[in-house]
Amino acid sequence: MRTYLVTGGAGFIGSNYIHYMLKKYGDEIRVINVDKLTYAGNLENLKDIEKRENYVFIQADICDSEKINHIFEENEIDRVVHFAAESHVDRSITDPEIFVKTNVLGTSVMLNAAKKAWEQPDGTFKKDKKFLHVSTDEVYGSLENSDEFFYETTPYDPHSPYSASKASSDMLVKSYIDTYRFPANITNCSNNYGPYQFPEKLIPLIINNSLQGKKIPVYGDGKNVRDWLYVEDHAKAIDMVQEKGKLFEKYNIGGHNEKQNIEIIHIILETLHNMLPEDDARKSRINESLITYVTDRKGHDRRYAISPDKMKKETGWVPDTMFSEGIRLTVKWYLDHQDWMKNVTSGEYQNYYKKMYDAKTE
Ligand code: NAD
Ligand code: TDX
Repeated sequence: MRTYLVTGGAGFIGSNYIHYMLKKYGDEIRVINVDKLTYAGNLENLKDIEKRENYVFIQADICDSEKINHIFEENEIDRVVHFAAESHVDRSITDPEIFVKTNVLGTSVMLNAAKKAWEQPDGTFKKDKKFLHVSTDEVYGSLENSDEFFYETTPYDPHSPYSASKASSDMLVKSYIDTYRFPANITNCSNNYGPYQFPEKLIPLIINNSLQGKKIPVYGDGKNVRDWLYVEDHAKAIDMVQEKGKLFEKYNIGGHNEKQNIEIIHIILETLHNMLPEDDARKSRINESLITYVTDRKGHDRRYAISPDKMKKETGWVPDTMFSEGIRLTVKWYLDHQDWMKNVTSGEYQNYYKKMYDAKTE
């Protein structure tokens, strides 16, 4: 039975990936989820699978080399899928250091532990071991509307402390591939959306604020463009890279679904309006009057757009979920899981929101 070590599996994409894998492979695989449980990690995301015999959760910091090495010593790990990271750009602007620590040092610890466990006396690696480093399109920088796409060959040009730390971690993985022929892949994906996303990110923040009758903060002119992918399609892509991709290669993942932020806001307002029942008191409040333009994000990247051509050609991956369907599923999920939202937005989230947004709207 193949064993997957998933880091950051209690976060947004990690938990969706674990659900996807256990649904696809059932009891044929074993999953070890290693997560520190920062503000972004939530075991509620995995409630329905926590009792499975082929799933284990270990609370650990990826920067803790002793603990991480111990996990490799105690288990025959076949695949590492490395999601754990600090992931929010705005937080990286106010507090960059933790991004360097988790994203760069943490990745270094993961690489060293896997190398130590998998390397053979002659310097080659045990058969069929694979490390997949999950990264982002933000490492490529920012495009103008007249530019085309980010390709795997596009030079890195990160602007935020978040993207700089992810770019550094990508380079570290690349150096292990180039130096040791370490069996790894790097994937760079566009903006994900879907169930279990923490409401510091644009889409769940719009949904939550709308339902609360709170203003929807739009940075700058609202015309920044992101390329949105339904999270399950990202999970599928990661699996396909490990199953069908070429080892040592880097793959861009995206669904050619570019939208301005303001378009996203209009779509969500309309979807919510259509989905709420007539007698729901919130329905009449959900309209464009909630949209509020606020001070722009510092160093705000204008446009991300990714070419998934290599991914399609070499692995056959194509996204299954069109944006119109994905956003409907997402809004429905948040409407059906209002307790989840309540739990993650009580307590510390209130302080975060005040700190981030009071200054922007003054
Ligand atoms: P997230 O913030 O929702 O989850 C991150 C998870 O990592 C949390 O469960 C957190 O507890 C855990 N974690 C943080 N620091 C840790 C540490 N030191 N040790 C162990 N666990 C730790 O993030 P996400 O949106 O799910 O992103 C996952 C990965 O995908 C990240 O590497 C991110 O850079 C990348 N990515 C995200 C997107 C996106 O749109 N969200 C797009 C492309 C790539
Ligand atoms: O309140 C807001 N208002 C607003 O206008 C927030 C939170 C965001 N925005 C804008 C900023 C961006 O142009 O919306 C866009 C999307 O913002 P985020 O959801 O913060 O995502 P982004 O900065 O694009 O980064 C995301 O995609 C790539 C993820 O957070 C990263 O983890 C991933 O690597």
